[in-house]
Amino acid sequence: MVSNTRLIKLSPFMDKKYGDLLPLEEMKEIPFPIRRVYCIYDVPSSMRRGYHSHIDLEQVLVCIQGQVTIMVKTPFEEENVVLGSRYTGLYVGPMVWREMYDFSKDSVLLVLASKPYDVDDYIRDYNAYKRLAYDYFSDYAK
Ligand code: T46
Repeated sequence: MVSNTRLIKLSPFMDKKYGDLLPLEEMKEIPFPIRRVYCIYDVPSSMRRGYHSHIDLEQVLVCIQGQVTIMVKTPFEEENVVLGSRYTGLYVGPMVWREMYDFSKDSVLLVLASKPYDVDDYIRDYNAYKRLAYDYFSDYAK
């Protein structure tokens, strides 16, 4: 996996009679205190979102309905992760560039975040990102 990303196996309670339940608890399934939750939905399938990195934010992305592909990359690695099961979360740590695309109709992407919304935590300029991330991940590899 790309540095600062990993897949998290989620374990729903499955019940054929009553239906299923997926718990997401901080410091258990979610490896940080949860400070914010948001959902992305009703995205046209041709739309690509994201195009940014975060300086200091941790997030777990769970596609709780439908399917979406998440491109995660650093200056050194790139991967396209298909989230098509609510039994897998994608952890994305600091300084990872992300783009989300191929949203299926009716897809719902649930995101659990380690911090409140902060516009200053975003890096949206790719050249600026590359410069900062090159240093960050060069140190990271040592
Ligand atoms: C990320 C990916 C996976 C808020 O007001 N509060 C919030 O908590 C968030 C996340 C967004 N917003 C506002 C800011 C924008 O006016 O919602 C609007 C759309 O946000 P944005 O264009 O940043 O959405 P995406 O899909 O490009 O990115 C979002 C998150 O912002 C980002 O942190 O990692 O989802």
